Amino acid sequence: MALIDIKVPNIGDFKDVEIIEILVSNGQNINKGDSMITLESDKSSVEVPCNNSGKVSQIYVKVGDKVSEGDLILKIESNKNETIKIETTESAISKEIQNAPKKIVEKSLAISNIKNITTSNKSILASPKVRKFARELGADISKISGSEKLGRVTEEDVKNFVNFGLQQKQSVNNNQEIKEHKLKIEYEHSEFGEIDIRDIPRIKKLAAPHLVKSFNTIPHVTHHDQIDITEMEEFRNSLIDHYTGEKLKITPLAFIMKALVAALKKFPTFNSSIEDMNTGKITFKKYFHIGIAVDTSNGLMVPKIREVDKKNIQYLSSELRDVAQKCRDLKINKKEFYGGSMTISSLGGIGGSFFTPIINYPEVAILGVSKSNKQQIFIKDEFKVRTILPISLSYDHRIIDGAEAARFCNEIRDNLGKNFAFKLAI
Ligand code: CAO
Repeated sequence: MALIDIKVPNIGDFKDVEIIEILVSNGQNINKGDSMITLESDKSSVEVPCNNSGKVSQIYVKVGDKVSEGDLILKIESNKNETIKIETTESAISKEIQNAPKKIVEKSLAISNIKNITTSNKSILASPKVRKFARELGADISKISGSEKLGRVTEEDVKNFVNFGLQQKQSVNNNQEIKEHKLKIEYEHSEFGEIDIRDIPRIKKLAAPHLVKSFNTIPHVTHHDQIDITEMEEFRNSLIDHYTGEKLKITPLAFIMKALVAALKKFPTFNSSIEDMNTGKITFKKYFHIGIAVDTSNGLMVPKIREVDKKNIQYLSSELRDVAQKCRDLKINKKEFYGGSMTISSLGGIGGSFFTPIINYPEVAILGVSKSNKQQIFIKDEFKVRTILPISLSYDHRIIDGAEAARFCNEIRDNLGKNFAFKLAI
């Protein structure tokens, strides 16, 4: 039994060539001609075969080492001294340069999990032929599960791995194509009659990505409810200016804002913003700034009415009028659109019953208000005419559960209904 040094053979003019793969492991029996390491120049990679056969006794190199002709690679225990001369010539490397990179680049573009030629040094059972095949396809052999005994990787395994990657990529492409197809229409509107193409108003263009982000990232649920505001409306319509004796013009929205803030105090989650779902952080706001969706000829704007908890109904009503006017005149400061607790979107002055408002990100809920109407309600064995306000609460289901949302709406209902006289300083 002799210990034989196996060294880097003649590799032409190349010096300090990097080892990118160790293809054998200690104790492994190898035959002459089996590949031991893979070298990679800046243009190509080539396997270095062993010029003897026997059992690997010790490996002297590792991935990343740079070697030149004559450097010791490993020692093998051999009972025959049958050293054969194998030259990995400059022309052999040049040949690899011609083919390998092209194939690798083509396939790498197709699938993501391939072409990381610098595989780990862990022992992977595969013949040099299979390794070469995998490398030519740009597949990282360390990621392939072998189907043979002890996990040995076969040529078929490599093909399956590459095919699977290609299919995955194809399916991603198909989905993308389907999406794009949906957005396109297959005809021109003008084919069917006269049309007029105009610019989308600037504010709508600015709001669009914000709406899309909110709609696509927040799992919205909308809870609808009907609130009996008969007493509240009687009260509102009875309000008189003490100096002039005239009827006070106060929007129902001022009452709704107050009722909402009282509910936010009891249910702080609705006055929060998710910081980061990954780190699990949520910000609870201790202020009560209510966003109001304002319909303008330029598009929807959502200014904040600050510190609603500290203002009375009459003040809120007139502030709301002023702020809405500023929005319509484009005289509002951009900062007024930031830093809200929750938003109210009221279509009460226009019409409809129930809708599904989109949460004003980064808030976690929005209250939609529709037009109140008179209904016959069965109360204590008789029908009575009552004024009913439809509401629609959209909430972020990641942070608010359905039961909590229903309780929150009950709270708003009580604040506008049976408890409506709650701290309503005029
Ligand atoms: N039910 C019945 N009547 C209502 C009501 C309701 N829920 N809310 C308001 N009204 C009445 C008002 O009392 C007023 O009546 P009078 O003229 O008799 O006084 C009338 O409807 C008009 O109200 P308004 O809508 O002009 O004023 P407001 O203070 O109630 O609302 C504002 C202000 C800025 C919210 C509103 O003008 C507006 O822009 N609304 C549209 C918001 C919007 O587009 N939302 C959809 C966004 S998508 O989510």
